[in-house]
Amino acid sequence: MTTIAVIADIHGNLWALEAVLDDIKSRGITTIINLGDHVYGPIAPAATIERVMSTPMINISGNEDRCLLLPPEQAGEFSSYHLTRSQLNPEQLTWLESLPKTAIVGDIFCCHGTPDSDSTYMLETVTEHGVSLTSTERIRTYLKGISYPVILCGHTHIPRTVWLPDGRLVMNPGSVGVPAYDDITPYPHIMEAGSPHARYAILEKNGTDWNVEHIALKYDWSQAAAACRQNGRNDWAYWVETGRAYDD
Ligand SMILES: [Mn+2]
Repeated sequence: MTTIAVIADIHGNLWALEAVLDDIKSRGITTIINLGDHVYGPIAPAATIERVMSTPMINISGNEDRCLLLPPEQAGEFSSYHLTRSQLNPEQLTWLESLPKTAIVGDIFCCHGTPDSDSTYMLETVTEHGVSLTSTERIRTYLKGISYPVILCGHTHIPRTVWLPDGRLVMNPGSVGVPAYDDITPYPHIMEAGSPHARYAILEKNGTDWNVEHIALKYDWSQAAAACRQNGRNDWAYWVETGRAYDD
């Protein structure tokens, strides 16, 4: 039996990451796959990247790792670019730059968004009417040529396991550190896990069967929210301590 912990979208939330790593350790799991967007945001980028770099994991990069490598004049759409980048040293930036965009671990294919794009949502589709589960046909198009039985993705912060009729499983573990957010492209939309818990998932291969366990962990989210407020980001603070995008 193979057991693997899958984490994604830590976004600098050191407190959530510590809770997740403790939980993984307490279960005796030693293989961790980390799907990117490690530190971007106003929480605790410097301490988080130290923790990520010193933890044995298979890491890939996300769109908001890549954005930290842009020159400032090209980073206008990323509101936490300056705050995050100013806390990283050259060695840490070089490490981010060295990360692959995809990885293959045994018979598992790993990407941040889709196999071809770290900034495309795979399992959620955004239209002018809102967010919904992506159609089977469209997921199959994203995964054309990827014949691995398990495909992992992150990026949308929504935990989901999706089964394709040919038997492939596509799984997003949700976000370790940021359970809700809003965005304006391709249409204004929000993503909401619905609770502030740190999310990750456990993948277990038993013979030829794969099981998925989605985990939601309590941790001290008030500390992460306080860090957001200290950095002037009440929006991030609300996301982190409620798992909702707006106060409704
Ligand atoms: Mn992302």
